[in-house]
Amino acid sequence: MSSALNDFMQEVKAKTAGEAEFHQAVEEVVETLMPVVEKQPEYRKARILERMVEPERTITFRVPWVADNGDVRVNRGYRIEFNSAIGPYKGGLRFHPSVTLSILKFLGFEQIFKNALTTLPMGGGKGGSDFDPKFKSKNEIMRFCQSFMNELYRHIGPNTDVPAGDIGVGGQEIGFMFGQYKKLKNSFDGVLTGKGISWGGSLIRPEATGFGVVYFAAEMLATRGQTLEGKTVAVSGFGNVAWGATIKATELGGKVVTLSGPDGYIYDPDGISGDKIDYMLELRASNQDIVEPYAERFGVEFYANKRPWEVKCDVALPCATQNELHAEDARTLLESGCLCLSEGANMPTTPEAAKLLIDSSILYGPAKAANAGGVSVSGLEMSQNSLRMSWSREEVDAHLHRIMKNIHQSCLDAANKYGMEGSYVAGANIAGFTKVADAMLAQGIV
Ligand code: NDP
Ligand code: 2IT
Repeated sequence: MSSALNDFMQEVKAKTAGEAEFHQAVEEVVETLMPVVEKQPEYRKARILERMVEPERTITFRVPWVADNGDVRVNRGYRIEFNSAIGPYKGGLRFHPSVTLSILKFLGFEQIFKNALTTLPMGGGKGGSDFDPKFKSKNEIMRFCQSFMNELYRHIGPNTDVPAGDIGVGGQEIGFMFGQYKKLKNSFDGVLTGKGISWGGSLIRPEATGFGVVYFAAEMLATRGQTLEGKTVAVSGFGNVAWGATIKATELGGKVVTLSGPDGYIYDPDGISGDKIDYMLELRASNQDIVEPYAERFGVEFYANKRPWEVKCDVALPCATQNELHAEDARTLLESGCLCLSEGANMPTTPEAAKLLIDSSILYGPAKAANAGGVSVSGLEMSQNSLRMSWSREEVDAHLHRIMKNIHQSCLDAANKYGMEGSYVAGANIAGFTKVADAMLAQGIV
């Protein structure tokens, strides 16, 4: 670690003790930015990096709700409004028992750069709660969402902060939160994205993150004259992102052979296509968080408490959660000849695993570039809401495809400009950072 990076990280850690995931995300970004910042005295003078790692605003609040049996429960709600230099705060809400301030700060920090890469005018934010949707009834989820919005509505708005979904927050939860927002504000606003089609949503939004992850993989493969046709694809997770990635990888001629949950992974050598993809939605909607039923239903193997990276594949798409792909998984993938890894989840690889991938010749697409398709279509949903129009599937998909191609090209261009040819990690960080940093410089010390 360079001494400048070391000093910077010491300062960040001293101010944010115990926020391990946030430190991990900051270090990964700042490491690649040091050469850029060192060449630009105005960034240093304006303390751009120091300002970027401090959220503009952090909101935490009590979320009380009543369970079906009459018990009163209390969760903690958060919204981190990280950076609004290039647009309203934008980013998802995560409902999962593992949620902490550190996890949401890491996600909000990454979101700043991801959103800048999309070319759309969106700042960075993230929020959520330690609420666990697992085994909750629909009414319990509704009451929780309403209570969450009873506080959040004061802080959001179509030109201020536009939340969306993430782990544990899909169309159903967005619906309950939108209904409560509308009731409290008496205003039909484009304030959340991921809405239903008949009330302001965009076609392709549910599929968008997964589609984007695969479009990004296809662009990376094209730099080596390859396509997805005939490639074996390993996917982890079985939620929204894994589902979209499985659809698009299959459509482009790949064969997806794995899915995983917290219980283990399934291996389907014939490929997950057709009805099997539809079954993923049933699995997710069951709220039980297990993939084993897939193995029983389709007569394939289930590997308990294991991760899918031990299966030989050409393309790996981690789509479950942070730090799910460890150094030994990266080694296995490299040894078995995997050509390309495109990150669907946010920060799915541990720092040790990321280092192994960066030092190898694998095509490695980091999350803030590879999974930007979800927030891109959220941005397109905002555009449609402002226009009071809706676009066809083909139009939205064409915009998404173009955006993913642009992101891929800007990563390559930024990496080349700073002598880090072919590094998508450096390219994504630099391209996202310079856009936001220049906007901050132009807007003065605020
Ligand atoms: P979903 O809630 O639809 O699905 C996530 C599922 O993955 C949950 O069921 C969760 O189970 C499961 N899971 C958690 N940990 C593991 C694990 N170690 N192995 C396998 N499965 C696991 O969430 P999404 O699909 O929306 O999100 C997945 C990832 O993609 C997250 O990192 C998210 O931040 C990222 N992402 C999402 C976007 C979106 O638009 N939805 C956009 C960009 C990125 P359990 O609850 O039991 O842990
Ligand atoms: O991590 C992400 O980019 C998301 N969860 C989507 C955010 C959004 O505002 O659509």
